[in-house]
Amino acid sequence: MEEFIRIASHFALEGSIREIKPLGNGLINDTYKITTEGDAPDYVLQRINNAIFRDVELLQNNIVAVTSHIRAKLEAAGESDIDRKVLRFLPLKDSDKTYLNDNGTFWRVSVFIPDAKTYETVNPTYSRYAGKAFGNFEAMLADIPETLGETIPDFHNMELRIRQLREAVAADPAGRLAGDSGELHEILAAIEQDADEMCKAERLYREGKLPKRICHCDTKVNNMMFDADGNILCVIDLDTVMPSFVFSDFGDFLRTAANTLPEDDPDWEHVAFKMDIFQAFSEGYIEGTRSFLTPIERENLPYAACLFPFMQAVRFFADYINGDTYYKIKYPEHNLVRTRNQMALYRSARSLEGKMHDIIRSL
Ligand code: GN1
Ligand code: MG
Repeated sequence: MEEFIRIASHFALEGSIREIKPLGNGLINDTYKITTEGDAPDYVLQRINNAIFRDVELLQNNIVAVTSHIRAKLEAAGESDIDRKVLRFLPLKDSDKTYLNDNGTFWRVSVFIPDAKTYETVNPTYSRYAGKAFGNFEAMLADIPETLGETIPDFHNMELRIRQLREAVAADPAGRLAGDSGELHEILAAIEQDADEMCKAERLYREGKLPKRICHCDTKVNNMMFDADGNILCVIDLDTVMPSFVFSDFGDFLRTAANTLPEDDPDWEHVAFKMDIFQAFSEGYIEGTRSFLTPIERENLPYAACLFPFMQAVRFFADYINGDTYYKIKYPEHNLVRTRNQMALYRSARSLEGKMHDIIRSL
């Protein structure tokens, strides 16, 4: 606690700190809530994982550009309660940087959004709101004047993710493939079988048929804040906001929201892709993106719904083979359990692709 207070006191906080406690369950950064005395706002303190986000300066520049742009749009539209609808990052006391470099450990502070909730699962109504919210988020950022950098280069590049898996397999640094009783090789074969097909987005991009736009790139259900009445307040976790294909936001939301089970549930035989969630989210998303979505983006939304479980399976599996160096794990097989779950979701989504096309055509 004293250590956290020392860190927090570098930032231009209002009020005095009462306590600092862990918050949320992200797989990458460490997050804490700063509760203050009296009427001052509470805050979120985060240690930025700079093994993953290597360029913290670029990262925070992106985030400040995005939040300022959205804030200006909300103000112009005469919205109320803006501090609950877009994140605000605090500068340091002695500079206008929004992060602290404490001997190579990086920290930032944002205003805590009061009376807001995140969910791990959502119903169709919330999914429709979410589709509109993420669609609007992309629409609001369509005219951002700053050029954003890629906070993780080639983050959702399927070709790269396959390459990284192949490198992990060739090196087998944790000896997990060497000790395999057969299952790991089966998973690998299933991935290889569909790898080329799933790299369609990169091909379309090279052919000049698919644009990159500013996307959120981590549209997990739990990265949205809702108020007590179920209205969307804002989108959080902005580290991965960067140029990408719209498939990122469409696909990653459904990967988490349309799964019958959480992404690390070991009961993969009961994993299935929920079409009512697909239908509702698509309705909201198509409405929110009407101002810019091209026909080729639209007709590939079912592909996006399949791509993201597949890509996540590849990423979890590569991390498992690498000996769990990227995602936080709670037990040794955690990344393998996640892989099984995401492969099951992928298979379910693939079996429903035709129905997804019917829905998209009907909207
Ligand atoms: C990570 O930080 P968190 O838990 O919101 C990851 C996402 C994955 C997700 C899987 C920067 O997100 O890409 O989809 O875990 N973020 C990064 O749960 O790799
Ligand atoms: Mg998160």
